[in-house]
Amino acid sequence: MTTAEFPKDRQAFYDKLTPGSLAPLWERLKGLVPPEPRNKTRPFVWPYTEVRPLLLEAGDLLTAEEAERRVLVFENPAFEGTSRINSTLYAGMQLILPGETAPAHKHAAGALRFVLESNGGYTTVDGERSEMHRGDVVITPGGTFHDHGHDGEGPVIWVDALDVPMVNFFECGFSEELPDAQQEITKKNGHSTAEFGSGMLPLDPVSPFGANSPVFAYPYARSRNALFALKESVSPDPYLGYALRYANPLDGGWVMPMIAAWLTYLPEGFSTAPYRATDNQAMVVSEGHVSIEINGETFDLGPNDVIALPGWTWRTMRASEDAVMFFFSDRSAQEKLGLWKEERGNVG
Ligand code: 1HN
Repeated sequence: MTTAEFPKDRQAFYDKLTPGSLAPLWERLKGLVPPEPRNKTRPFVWPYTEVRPLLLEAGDLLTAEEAERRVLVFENPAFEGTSRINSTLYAGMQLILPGETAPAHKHAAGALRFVLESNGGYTTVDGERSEMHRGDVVITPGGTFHDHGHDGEGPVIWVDALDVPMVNFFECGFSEELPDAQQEITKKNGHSTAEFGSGMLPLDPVSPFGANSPVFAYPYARSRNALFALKESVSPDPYLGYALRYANPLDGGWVMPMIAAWLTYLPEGFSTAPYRATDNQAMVVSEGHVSIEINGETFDLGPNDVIALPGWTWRTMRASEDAVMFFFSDRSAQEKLGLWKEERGNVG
């Protein structure tokens, strides 16, 4: 508010407050507690046909070692210069070329990756290596050492999602680099899945990753099978289609404390009814084509395209052919804080 908007005597009073770092709440209250969320995220699409060539060009410009992480950040036009895909999450697209290493480091922020192309890519998390294949979800819990490499052929490309903006809002960011580019492998491949991911659990299970799932790789083949098996036995949710989340086997909760992730399947011709929720989401198309209508604006997406989705904004989705979509959001954090809310419109 500009000075001119206040009556003269009030302004004179406010001027006396400022030097002592005081402010009149009655001038601020409506802005602090809006009647409903006014989400600033702009719905925005990054088509893979545009991003991939630029990412490969970055591959000619510098090595993964030089870059530390060679990533093009999905920067929402509403948040220029702040490395955010939406109000609360960071996301980007990362490239590793054959023989390269993205060196080992750790940070308080947690990361989740959705693999788009990989023939020989891998991530190592706290001494366990996991091969990456198209559609796999691999988590890097906050505080764990992680490095990436590539023993195979062709580019390895994935989407990174991190809770960096939330960690930095709380001003809790720590980070550390390992002197060696790659950490020592101390566990057998598949260890975390063997111990925690079979449907059986140790008698007194404790996640080595604290509030994160003890399983850090969710192979696409399994997730996709689960989704399509669901189709054989139940009808789709009118608002969500067929949707299954990546679960922490210890408590059934989300995989990470601040990032939620799920996989959605919409059969060809299926349209979802109007839905909105407070979580800040983004989505990567894994298979097929889908149109998303957000507040009257339509966005068409195909394989590997990425979209930023504003919270608390009505939307519908329609699959013009069988579509599988990977979603991630801050719902995991919002639920823990007692903030998450959804609303379902009329089924048309
Ligand atoms: C990070 O550690 C990775 O490990 C990717 O691949 C993106 C963005 C911000 C901060 C840390 C990675 C990142 C990041």
